[in-house]
Amino acid sequence: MSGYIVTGGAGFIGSMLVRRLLREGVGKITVIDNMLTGHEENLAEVRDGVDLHRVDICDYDAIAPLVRGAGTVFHLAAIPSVPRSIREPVPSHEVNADGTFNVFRACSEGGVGRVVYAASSSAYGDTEVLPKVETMAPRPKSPYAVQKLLGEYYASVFYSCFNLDTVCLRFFNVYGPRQDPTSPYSGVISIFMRSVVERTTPTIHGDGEQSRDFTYVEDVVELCLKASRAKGVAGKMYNAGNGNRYTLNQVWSTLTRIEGVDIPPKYGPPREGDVRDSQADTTAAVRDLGHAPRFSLEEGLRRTLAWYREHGH
Ligand code: UD2
Repeated sequence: MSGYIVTGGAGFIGSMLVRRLLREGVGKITVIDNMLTGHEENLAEVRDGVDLHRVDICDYDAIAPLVRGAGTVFHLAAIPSVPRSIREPVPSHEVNADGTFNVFRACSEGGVGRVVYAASSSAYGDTEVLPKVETMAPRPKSPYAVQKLLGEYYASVFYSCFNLDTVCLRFFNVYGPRQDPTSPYSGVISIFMRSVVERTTPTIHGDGEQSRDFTYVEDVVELCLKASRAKGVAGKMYNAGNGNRYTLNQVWSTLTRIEGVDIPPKYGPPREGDVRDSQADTTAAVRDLGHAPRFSLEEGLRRTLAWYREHGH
């Protein structure tokens, strides 16, 4: 067993985190992934550095021996997607809520040093004020948002009641290489990437003026690492965003400009459970964790597009 464990380590963010950890020379990384949305291919060239366990976080007896005694557990395994949680609330609850409880319980009983939990910006829901600050009252609008928020509450209570060292990072619309565009529940930038590469028309839900703090995956991974090592942050929650916000219309027009094509999008009805605007206040993460996002949207889109072109999605 290694000192570092990544649940969801074969997913798009998890596999980037595994690569980052391996570059630190910390030894083999233990990955726990049931391969529902993860792919072994995501770990292709780093496979030798990974101890991969095809295990579901819903199976407490399977994960408990794997996490026992670990230094750091990054808990990224989840069934993401707001619309998926509305259409299929049961599996999404089982994994995101019950599975997350299992991970915290296993870490607590197994004496893990620290757990970094991938929380979600969806917990804020619609707020009157932007950017969104950690001190704002949560207003979840979907089962997914409730489940992710519950994970935060458990992280905080596992710290206060059981002395498990936890840190929560609210991820803000992470995008980048290896994000799977093939599901109807895929993140919008991966869908846009596929459309621009294949020259097809994307569908924008609503008027396209909803905005997101799109955050490049490498910036999030860097912050995960910082959160795993920061002092005096046990039991706390931080925004893990870039600090900017862009509308979907702006993202599509930037992407088509970079690619040099002119493809007007289609517009469909707004999506149920959708938040209108999202933008992170990064003050606390900068101050306490040393958060320093490096990638502008344009730079992140260029890098991501280069990957999709090469990998032919
Ligand atoms: C939420 C969280 C995000 C993360 C993610 C995981 C918010 C603000 N963000 O992302 O932090 O936890 O869930 O799944 O809650 N859209 C289209 N066309 C498409 C696909 C999507 O217009 O083909 C729209 C969609 O209606 C939404 C925006 O794009 O307004 C972003 O959707 P998404 O599914 O990429 O991510 P989102 O914001 O639900």
